[in-house]
Amino acid sequence: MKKHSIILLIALSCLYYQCAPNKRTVLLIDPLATTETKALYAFLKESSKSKIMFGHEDTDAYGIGWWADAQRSDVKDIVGDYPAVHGWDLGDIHLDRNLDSVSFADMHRWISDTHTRGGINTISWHLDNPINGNNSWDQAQVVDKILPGAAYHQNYLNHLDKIADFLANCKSGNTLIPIIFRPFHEHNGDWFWWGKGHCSEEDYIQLWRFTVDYLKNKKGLHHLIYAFSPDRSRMGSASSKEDYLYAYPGDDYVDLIGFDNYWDVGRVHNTKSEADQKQDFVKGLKLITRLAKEKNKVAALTETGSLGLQYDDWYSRFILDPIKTEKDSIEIAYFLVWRNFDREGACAPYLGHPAANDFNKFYQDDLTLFESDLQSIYIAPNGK
Ligand code: BMA
Repeated sequence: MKKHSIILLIALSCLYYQCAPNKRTVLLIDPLATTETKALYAFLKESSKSKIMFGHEDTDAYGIGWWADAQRSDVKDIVGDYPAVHGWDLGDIHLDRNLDSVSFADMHRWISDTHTRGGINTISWHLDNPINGNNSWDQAQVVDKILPGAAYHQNYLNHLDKIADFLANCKSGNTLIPIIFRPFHEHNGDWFWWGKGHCSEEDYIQLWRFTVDYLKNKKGLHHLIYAFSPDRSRMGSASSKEDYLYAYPGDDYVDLIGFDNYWDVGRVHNTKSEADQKQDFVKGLKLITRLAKEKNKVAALTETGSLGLQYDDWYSRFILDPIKTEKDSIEIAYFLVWRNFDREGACAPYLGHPAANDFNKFYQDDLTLFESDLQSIYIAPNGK
């Protein structure tokens, strides 16, 4: 294990559970959530007060110069440890491999291995247009046509049933593995068919609510933590609560207050000065952590990264240093960087990358948690 601070966390967690009646209880939107899922949620809530977990998309599946090697991750190649949070995507669930060619059978195995080692899994869903089969970036107006009662509702159900099957088979022995599920992300942008401009706010909310109710009530899946994640670049200001809450499905339908932010972390298209970007970055984080507190939920930076990792000190310069400037901005449970599909797009360092040195410092930092720091997070401290 990297740090001893985890022992303190477990102790704090126990205290939190014992004091729960005096505090606001940690509640998921699913009253039937499994014990492990409740324990994970309680852990996310508690650890986000003082620690930030590092996450990486497709980290076990491939990296720069390798594909599906056993027990490998570019992150592990650099620091000898896996990310705490492993991201996956279920786009093309009707095929054997997802939209990025990752085999679903392998994905199940990696999800299970991650859980066995004590790590956390999160799943997004780049769903094809269920009517014409084009990919997620299709610009057609679809949402109102796939809602209950609409002409193509069954097309949507065909996809959702496959998702439900996949999720129901995320198992370790007989135990369902808790999953942070993040459907219909970046919906305030106009690039996906479920995005702004291609459906109304009400239709998006209906699609979200229907999806949650279906998985929970009809499919009986009780191991999901539902994450909402608009995109920062389409919020007028980083601190606008109103912009953030565009098409928010409601407190009874969301567990995790997230957002994707590639915008305030050195993106070339952002013409603001570095100092102003950093200020915006902190403002955005404060917005989601405060909202999460207000709503008694958990906050996370569900996607970020610098494509191609252009700055050798990106992790300290654009993430750690700004985050540490204010107490409120620290209180996200995790941040997840996007996938290492090629050198131009890789968001995590890999062998030979000049950012490896800085990433090692980031790994050693007291604020960060990697997989080996997570112990017994799926066991409720009071044994219930
Ligand atoms: C996007 C891009 C796409 C990819 C999709 C799902 O952000 O990286 O190339 O297919 O995510 O991983």
